[in-house]
Amino acid sequence: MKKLFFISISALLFFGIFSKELMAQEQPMAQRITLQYGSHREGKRMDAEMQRWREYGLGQFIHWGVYAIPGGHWEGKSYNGAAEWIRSWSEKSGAPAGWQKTYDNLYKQFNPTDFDAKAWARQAKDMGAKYVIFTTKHHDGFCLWPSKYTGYTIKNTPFKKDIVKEVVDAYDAEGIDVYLYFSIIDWNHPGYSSGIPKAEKDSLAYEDFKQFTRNQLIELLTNYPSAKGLWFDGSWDAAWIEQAAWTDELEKELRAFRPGLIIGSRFRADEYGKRHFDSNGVLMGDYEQGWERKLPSTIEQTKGNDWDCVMTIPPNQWGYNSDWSSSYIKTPYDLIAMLLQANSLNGNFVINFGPDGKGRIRPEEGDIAKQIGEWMRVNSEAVYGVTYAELPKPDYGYYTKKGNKLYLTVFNKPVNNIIRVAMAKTAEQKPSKAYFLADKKDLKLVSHNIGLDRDNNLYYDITLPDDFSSDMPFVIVIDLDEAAKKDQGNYRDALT
Ligand code: H76
Repeated sequence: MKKLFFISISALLFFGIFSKELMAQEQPMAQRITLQYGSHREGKRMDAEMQRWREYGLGQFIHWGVYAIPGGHWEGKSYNGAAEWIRSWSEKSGAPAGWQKTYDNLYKQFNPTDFDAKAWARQAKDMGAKYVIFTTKHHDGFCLWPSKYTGYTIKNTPFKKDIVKEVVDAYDAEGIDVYLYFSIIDWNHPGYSSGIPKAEKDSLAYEDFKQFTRNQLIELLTNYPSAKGLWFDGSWDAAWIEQAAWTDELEKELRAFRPGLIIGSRFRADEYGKRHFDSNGVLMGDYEQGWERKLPSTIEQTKGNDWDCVMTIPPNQWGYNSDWSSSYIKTPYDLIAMLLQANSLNGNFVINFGPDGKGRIRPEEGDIAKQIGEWMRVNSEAVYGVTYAELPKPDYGYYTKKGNKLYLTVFNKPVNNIIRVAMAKTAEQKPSKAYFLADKKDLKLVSHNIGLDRDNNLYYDITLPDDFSSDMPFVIVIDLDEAAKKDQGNYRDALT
């Protein structure tokens, strides 16, 4: 009996998970259910604003708020979580006595005298970032702009000045597009609730919270009209998910208020509680926002959608953590590899920075930004405005493509110095020329039919100079040419 029970439970679990997976697949039109609050669009957004988004390639995320003051530690104790979540540290798990009260009063000492938005923006520009996502309000509810709907804002700190404005102005001046991060979770608002409110007074309070959220969003779009989009977070609470009708209206209102506004898939749920993809498997919002600290490895996993990947430099710390000593810190090489993986599959890659309580970007992050920038100055052509190359991923690294140029960013240099590019015999365009992106020097390119009859490929051998070596990835540009289309290789197929 016990055993049977066990089997049926695991069968339930298995099929539960299985059907959930199935739901994520886009349903054929005929099998779709009618949704009132599902996706608003079929297929990609093709307007100029979205095209601009698609071409960014590389972005910067900044997590900043009062959590930067404790930086993951307080009174010699260490919070065992992401530093920006430190307010939720419980005494049960080692928080100092009265921790939440302490945290809720930290804003009174928030005085980032070293904050220099222009220096941040210059650093982002030097790194090669085309857009920035900035935390206007994280889960703690602290607003980095002087919101008129709450007192828990920058205005009531010793610093007083509107930080969001300084950031927007500085990044605008550098030509870096600004996106406003906004957390739906708000631990400071009395009406906020994670679970579905049950008592009438809680429901009423939640109505207040909804209005407050709407007001703040309109306020942000009003105060910072140059912001290109909103990057939502903390939208997974049962209470918020239940608000499908209302959040659907709100999304429409925000889009009408600011035509061209870009919003990802992490804002709202449909009437069945489906997030990111509605119950018919159709993407909700303008791009998939589900790749947080993870990357797809195949184009199928992206379902052909636009998407961004947001990535921390330590394993999982977004806000400032004063102690990185026991964490693996991603190297510029690691981050460039992830950048190219994202770009090769039509994604933008966004690297997070967590400035400290004084407003300084830590030297380790500064060095990483600098080194990525040095690499980008030579190689960014392989990153900006590129798309998936519609070729299998090569062992050497990643392909990206723009117009008639195929970029091969090499991470694995072959021991014989010959990079062998496979291309279908039937391909419309064939390689006609290969050269280093860094110095434009031509590389020997020879095509072969190597006699692998069944794979229907031609092979293009690109020879690297004998004396060439590099400790960073390098880019080979392969010009594709229609005229070379008839190329069948130097050696003819045997007649069969
Ligand atoms: C969970 C969670 C949040 N999402 C990331 C983008 C960080 O803001 C993290 O705190």
